[in-house]
Amino acid sequence: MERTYVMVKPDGVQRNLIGEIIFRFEKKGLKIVGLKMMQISRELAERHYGEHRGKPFFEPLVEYITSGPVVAMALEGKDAVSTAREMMGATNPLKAAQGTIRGTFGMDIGRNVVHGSDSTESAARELGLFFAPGELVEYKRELDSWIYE
Ligand code: DAT
Ligand code: MG
Repeated sequence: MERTYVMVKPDGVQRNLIGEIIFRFEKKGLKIVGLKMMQISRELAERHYGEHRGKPFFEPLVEYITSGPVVAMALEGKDAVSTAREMMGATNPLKAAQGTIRGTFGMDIGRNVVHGSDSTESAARELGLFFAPGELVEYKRELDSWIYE
């Protein structure tokens, strides 16, 4: 089973979308193995988005992601990384397929409601940035035999 890092961004929190977003991943069958609300520091924001340093949108991106609390989560499941990304939709909400989270709730690329790791490597890196090892849990769900064959 794979793990991914997903986050409700500050606009998602302000727009009362925390429950709606968690609901979708939970109902899909992804297992929540880490969950917390937090305020991202500038230092953490710059590390998390390190690959975008130097791009014109980097500074506004850091401002945005540190502008209010976020909800950080670790999700586990079959192909969790790509599954969560597909459920979120394209980076630009106006290009994101209808029915996806960004396609349903977003308008601007700079207010796209959610984050999800783009590869298993970034998932491991981001989970390490946002969660201490003891904050991620391992547990069995009785329901799993009804979700997985
Ligand atoms: P994603 O969040 O889909 O993984 P990304 O890693 O390319 O997308 O970029 C990180 C965030 O930066 C993205 O959620 C929104 C912002 N961003 C990306 N490209 C942008 C652009 N061309 N203009 C403004 N903001 C951008
Ligand atoms: Mg990305």
